[in-house]
Amino acid sequence: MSTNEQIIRVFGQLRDLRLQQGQGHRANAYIKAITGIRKYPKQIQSGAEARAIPGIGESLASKIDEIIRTGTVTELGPSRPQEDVERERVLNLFMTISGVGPATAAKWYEAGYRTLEEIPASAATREQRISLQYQNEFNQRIPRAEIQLFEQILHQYLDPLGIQFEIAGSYRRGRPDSGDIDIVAIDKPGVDVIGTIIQCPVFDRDLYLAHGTKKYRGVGHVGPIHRRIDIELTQPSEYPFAITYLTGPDSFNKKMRAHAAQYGLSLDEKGLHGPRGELYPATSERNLFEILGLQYLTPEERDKY
Ligand code: 8DG
Ligand code: MG
Repeated sequence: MSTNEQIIRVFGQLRDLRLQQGQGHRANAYIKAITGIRKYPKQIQSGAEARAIPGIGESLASKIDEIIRTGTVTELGPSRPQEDVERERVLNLFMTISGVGPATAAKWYEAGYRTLEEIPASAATREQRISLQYQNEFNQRIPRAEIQLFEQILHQYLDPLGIQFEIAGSYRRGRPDSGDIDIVAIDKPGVDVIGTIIQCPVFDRDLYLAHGTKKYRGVGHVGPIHRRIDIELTQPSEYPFAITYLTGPDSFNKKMRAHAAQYGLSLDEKGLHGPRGELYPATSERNLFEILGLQYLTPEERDKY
């Protein structure tokens, strides 16, 4: 870690301490100093030198001398358990961003970032950048009526083209609102199905998070709020498995998989496989329940599991 990174790290800890102590203006002084140090083009050699940086006065300059000398400031004392608690809180916050796992979250924490606003676009992937930019909108639940509107427009565009799809997830389970829109579409020979679906005017095509041949993670809107939309492309033979899996909920899927496992079968979103890899086809979702010897449950009823 360079000197500047070390100073930013300790100043970040001091900022957090001030915030915990309810001293907002003193926390702001550290935020300002951190911003100044990030822009400073050289490695800081002394507190005196750092005074040229906006936001660094006598008191912060003497802290910089102490950090250069000892690596920390006495005020922070030896590593405290509160720091671990704080670290965990920040890592969890970062991991609410799509495409951020423990490794990226830890990297951002070590770089001194503590809030989502502080993360520069240059430190993020395309997916992370878009989720950061729209996190306030993506965090808002989508009312059922709005998804119905999405569905209606998609049908208008796709039915004449013979492209079949269904909106799965919590919407299919009849929930009054949903976190995102989960579309399951059926592949059609000679057609770029995902490419065609995203031509529908409900999509913000520039804001996709990931665009593959079988999966699209994107964004769209029919009102003022941007919404997350996922598209999963399935083969006709896989469709009963995919729609069951993507209808969920997760807890129900786990039960169903555990049930299949009792017969030595493994169930996933693509099919039902025997111990030697043989495939057990299903003609419909209902048929899949039958094969497993389960009473059919409507999507709404699956929420109880
Ligand atoms: P929501 O969007 O309203 O929050 O709920 P949801 O529609 O039930 O959940 P989702 O996160 O959009 O995922 C859709 C379905 O995918 C979910 O109901 C069940 C299935 N699924 C699993 N495991 C997982 C998983 O680990 N992550 C995600 N995203 N989906 C999963 O069975
Ligand atoms: Mg969903």
